[in-house]
Order: sequence, then structure tokens, then C-alpha cells
Amino acid sequence: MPPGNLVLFVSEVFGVLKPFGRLKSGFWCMGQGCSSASPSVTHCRAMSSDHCAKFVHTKTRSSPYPRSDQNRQLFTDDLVKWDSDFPEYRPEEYTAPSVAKGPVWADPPADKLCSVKWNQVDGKVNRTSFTAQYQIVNSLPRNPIGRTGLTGRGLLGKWGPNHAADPIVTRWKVSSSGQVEKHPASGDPVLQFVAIKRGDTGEWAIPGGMVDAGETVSLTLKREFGEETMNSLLASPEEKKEIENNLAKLFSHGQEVYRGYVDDPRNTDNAWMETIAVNFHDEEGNSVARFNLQAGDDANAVAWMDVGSELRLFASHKHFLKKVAGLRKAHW
Ligand code: RP5
Repeated sequence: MPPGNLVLFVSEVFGVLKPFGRLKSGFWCMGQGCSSASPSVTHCRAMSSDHCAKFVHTKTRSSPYPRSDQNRQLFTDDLVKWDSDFPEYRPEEYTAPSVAKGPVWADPPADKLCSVKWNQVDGKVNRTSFTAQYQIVNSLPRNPIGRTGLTGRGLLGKWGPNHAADPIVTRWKVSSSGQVEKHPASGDPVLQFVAIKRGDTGEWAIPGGMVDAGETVSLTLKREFGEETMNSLLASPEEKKEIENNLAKLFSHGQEVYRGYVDDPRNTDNAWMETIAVNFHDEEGNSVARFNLQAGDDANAVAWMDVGSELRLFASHKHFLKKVAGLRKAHW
């Protein structure tokens, strides 16, 4: 589908959205009565203390840097934390040519960053971090988790946090007779989620994406799901209407499973990924579970994938799926 038609189709399917926030219970809702949660270290602790505590930069330290020949300085796990003594730490600087040429979604280079408001919502750009207040060292944000073996921005547009949203759309796996399948090892019901194969790394992933400047997280969740998994869903007007209604219903009842730092291979000492991951579950299997999905945008393939501990996924996505399995009391 040509890009113009795709945009039209996606906005048609997802409609006009009101901003919505997160309630204390962890449920998401739309419109009145919702309070927008301000990011804080409490969230990181409350939602995912295990994840926050165990971060040692695993995928973040993979070398060479994605889509480049740029190597990272390599070091052991015990040297990730900034307070570990490491006088030999001399990372090289790398900013990808696609970022250095100054696209609209990217910040200016380091020497032109005079009026940026760190640790704040800066105009349309959210420069706050879910982890804590990050430090500014030599006029640049410092990765709150620790060393990465590389400075600069790499492939990331923003200095400091780069915010994303991850929609985790799930259904129960059913047999041909319509029964929910139980896993032979655990005896627990098997959950499936919509996965995409990323065009850049070739890894399977949640169909997430960057929160555009001024965009609400709710809109990013729907937009990314639409762009990456419903590309050529060429339905009749009646079917489209039904899809639209089902998706609107499904995406109005998400449950947040994670907000915080992402162990993403694109992270550097000065730029890193953070996300909000929200589970949208089709309990009855009569909504999105019935649709034929088709890869679009920067996804090479899309599939319903079984949820389980053997999953190998991009960045921290396996961790988010583990949270969803726990939430739904599904096999892991
Ligand atoms: C990850 O990168 C996030 O969890 C999200 O899935 C993704 C966003 O980046 P793009 O898919 O837009 O490259 O860190």
C-alpha cells in the first residue's frame, strides 16, 4: 500500500484519540477521570524492581554498534556502574550519518545544544527519564544505568532519553476444537502475542516505536501497531468498520506492564531508550485475534507467537512478555 494510503488507512482504523493517562491500578483508560502519571523512580521500582536492579547493559554493550563498523570499548559487567573505578575507560564517539545530517526528529549536535531543558518536558520533547534525574556531565546527559563503551548518539535522535511505546497484543492459543491449549510442561494456558520481525536487526520484537514529538503514548501504541502489523488489511467497508470498533475497544483497556529503561543495542553513554509497555488482551479471541495480520513499515514479517521463556527477542522485550505472562497467569 503506498505510504499516503497507509496513513489514511491507519488513521481510519484507529480514529481520533484523546490523550489518556495511567491510573494507580496500572490500568489505562481514555478521556475524563484519568490522571497522567508523571515519570518517577517510584514507577521503576514499583513496576519492575527486578529489571531496574539487574541492569548491567547486556545488549547495550554489543559490538560493533548496529548498522556500522563502529566498535564499543569492551569491559566486564562489574565496570558498568559509573561509580566503579575504571581509569582506562576511553570510549570512542559515534553518531550515525543519518542522525548527524540533522533530520527533524533529531536534536542539534552537542555544540549547538544551548537552550535544551534536561530532565523536563522541553516544549514537545519529553526529556524526563523514568529511572531518575540523570546527570549532565560535560554539558551532555549521562546514561543513568552506566557505561556503554561508546559516546555520542549513535542511531538515536535525542541526547538523553529517547521515548518509545510497546503495544503487547495478546490472545489465548486455541486448538482446532476451540479449546485453550495448556502447555504440557507447566499445565498453564498458552498465551500468544503479535510479534514483528524487525527490518534492521532481523530479530523478532514487539511492534513498538518512538513517541513522536507532542504525541501521546496512547496514540503511539495504536499507530505503531497499525503501521507495523496491519499494512495490507484490505477489507470491505463493513469489515473495516468492525475492525475499527474492535480495535478501539481493545486499545481502550490496556494494562501497563513496564515503564523504564530499555537494554537496547543503540544505547550510548549520552543517549538511551526508555519505554512504556502496555498489554492489550483479547480474552474472548473475537477481536484482533481473528484478523489476518500483514507486516508493514519497518517490519519484515508479522506473526502470532507463543509466549514462553524460550523466546529470543529484540532489546528487553522478553522481559516485558514475562511480565504479561505473570499478569495473565499464562505459561512461561
Ligand atoms: C525499543 O526500541 C523499544 O522497546 C521499542 O520497541 C523500540 C522503538 O524503536 P524503533 O522500533 O522505532 O526503532 O527500545
